[in-house]
Amino acid sequence: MRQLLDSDNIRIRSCLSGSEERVLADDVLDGLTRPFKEIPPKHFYDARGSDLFEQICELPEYYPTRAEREILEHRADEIVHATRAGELVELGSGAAEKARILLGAMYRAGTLRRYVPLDVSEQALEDAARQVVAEYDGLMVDGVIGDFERHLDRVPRRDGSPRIVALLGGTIGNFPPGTRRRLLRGIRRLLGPDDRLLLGTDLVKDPAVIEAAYDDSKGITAEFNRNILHVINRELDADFTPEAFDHVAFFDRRNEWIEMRLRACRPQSVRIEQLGLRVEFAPGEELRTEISAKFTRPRVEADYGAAGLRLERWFTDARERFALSLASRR
Ligand code: SAH
Ligand code: AVI
Repeated sequence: MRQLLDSDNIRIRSCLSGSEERVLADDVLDGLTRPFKEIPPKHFYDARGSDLFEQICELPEYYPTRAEREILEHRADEIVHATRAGELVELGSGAAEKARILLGAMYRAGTLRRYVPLDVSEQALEDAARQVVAEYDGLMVDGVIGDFERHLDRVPRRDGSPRIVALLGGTIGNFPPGTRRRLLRGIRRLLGPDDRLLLGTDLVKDPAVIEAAYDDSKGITAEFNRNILHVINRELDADFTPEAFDHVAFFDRRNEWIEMRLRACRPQSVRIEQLGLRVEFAPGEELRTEISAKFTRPRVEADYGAAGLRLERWFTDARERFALSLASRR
C-alpha cells in the first residue's frame, strides 16, 4: 500500500494505484457493451462528485441525511454505551459528518482511540481526517483509500478495544441484493465477538417522497448523475457530451429501489479513446448509473441472516423514514 500521509495522529494509506484506471476502464467496457448499458455508482465520486454529494445532503428534498443524523443525535450515547467501542471503522466515510456524532459520544464516554475511515475518494478522506483530529484530542486516524468491495482485508487490525464498523447513509442500498449480501459477509469478517456493525438503511415509503429526493428542484442530483460522464471523459479520454443526457429517477415498486439513469436526448456516437471503443446511443436510450434500495426491517434481517449476522438493535427517526441497526456475528 502507498503511504500518502504520516504525521503524529494521521496515517493515510492508499490501495489504489495507476491500475485503478483499469478498474474504471473494465467497468466501462463491460457496462457500455451490455444490451442494457450500466456503470456502477462508485465512479461518481471524484473530488467534484463527493462535493456534489455533500450539496445533495443539504437539499430540502433529500431526507435520508437529516433522518439518519436525527437518529444518531438521539442514540449515539446509547450505541457507544452498548458497544463500549473505542474504535470506529467507517466504510464509505465521505465527509465524516455523521462519524463525528459517534466520535463525540465515544469521547464523552472516555473510550475514543481510533477512527479508521475507508473511501475511494482521496480528497474527501484527507479533508475529513484533518478535521476530526483537530476536533478530538488524542484521536488517531488510520485512513484507507480503497474500494470496500475489494480492500476490506486492508482495514487495520483492531487495536484491542471493541469496535464499531459503520456503513452509513444508506450506501448498502446502492448494491443489488446478491452483491449486498456478499459485502455484508465481507464486513462480518472484520468483526470480532465484541464488535458490532452499525448499518444505515433508508426505509420504504411513499414513492413520491423518494422520487423527489432523487430529482431535486435545483438540479444538483442531475449534475451528480452526469458527473459519471465527466469522470469517464477525463480518465478514459472519452467525448461524452454530458448535457446531452437527461437525468431520470424513478421508483421501481417491484424491487423497491430507486433507479437513476441518464437518457440520451438525441442519437449519440461516443468515442472512448483508451478503450478503442465507439458506443452508439439511440435517442431516448438509457444508461443506468445507480440503484438505491429501500428497506423494511424483515428485509434487513433476511440480509443479515444470509450473511451470518444477527440484528441486535433497531432505531428509526420519529417519522420512520430511515433506520440504523446494530448487528453482531452469529
Ligand atoms: N457515509 C457518508 C457518505 C455517503 S456517500 C454519509 O452517510 O453521508 C457514499 C460514500 O461512499 C462516498 O464518499 C463514496 O466515495 C464512497 N464509496 C462509494 N462506493 C465505494 C466503494 N466501493 N468503496 C469505497 N468507498 C465507496
Ligand atoms: C450514497 N448513497 C447512499 C446515496 C443514495 O441516496 O443512494 C447516493 C445518492 N444518489 C443520489 N442522491 C444521493
